[in-house]
Amino acid sequence: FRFSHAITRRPGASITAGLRAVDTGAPDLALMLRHHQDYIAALRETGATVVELDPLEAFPDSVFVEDTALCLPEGAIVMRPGAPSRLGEAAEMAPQLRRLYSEVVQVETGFIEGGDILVTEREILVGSSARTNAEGIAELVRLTAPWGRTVREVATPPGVLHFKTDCSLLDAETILATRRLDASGCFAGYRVIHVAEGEEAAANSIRFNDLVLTPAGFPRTAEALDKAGYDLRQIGNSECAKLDGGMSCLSLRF
Ligand code: CIR
Repeated sequence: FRFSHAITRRPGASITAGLRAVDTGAPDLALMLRHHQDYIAALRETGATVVELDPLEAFPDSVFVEDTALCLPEGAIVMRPGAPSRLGEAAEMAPQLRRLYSEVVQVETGFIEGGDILVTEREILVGSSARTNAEGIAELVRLTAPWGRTVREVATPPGVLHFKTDCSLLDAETILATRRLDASGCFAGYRVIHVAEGEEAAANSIRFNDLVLTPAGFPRTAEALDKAGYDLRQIGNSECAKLDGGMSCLSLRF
């Protein structure tokens, strides 16, 4: 959770065509841009360099850069998003990664999205989901093995978009998770803090250097995190939430 860089991409006007499981209305671009700026300001507050890429109108979901790559200290892995409308986003991200990394490798077959991958100090957890299949996971294993990384396959709960929709890393030992995900047993050996009942969307938070960025509007979870000693920044997420997006989706962190 110590990072010197983040990559973000501003949302464009085509955001209204972004994918969503349930239609709760069109996102308001102006408000989303304000939230996006608050998000970037919080990342910068920690001293990190934050790259802001221009919108890609051809890809309505391209603000959710996390799904296009996995950034590790050893190198960057370009993903293969399982959503057909998002596949081309990965190729758009590859040259940006090459500018910042000496080693950039590529998932060649299957499907895998960054939102299904949680990197902890000891392992890489990857959730199989509607977006991430066995072939994509096998590619992740193949590409990270030379770096001495351990990959553990877990299941993203049915009906949940990504594994990290329901969890986040808070520090080396601690995970913030929904009860439904923790009940699967996948976090045995970690300390788990549960989000409050009815505040499941708060599980998609990020630890970024000394801060925890969490979506605004989940007061009981915020209080629990505050009591546990984390330095919180609550960021408006109402518009991204309409597209099933949250704090982790909005950046690549390394
Ligand atoms: C999608 O369905 O792909 C986007 N509307 C939301 C992606 C959210 N990304 C993430 O959780 N990593």
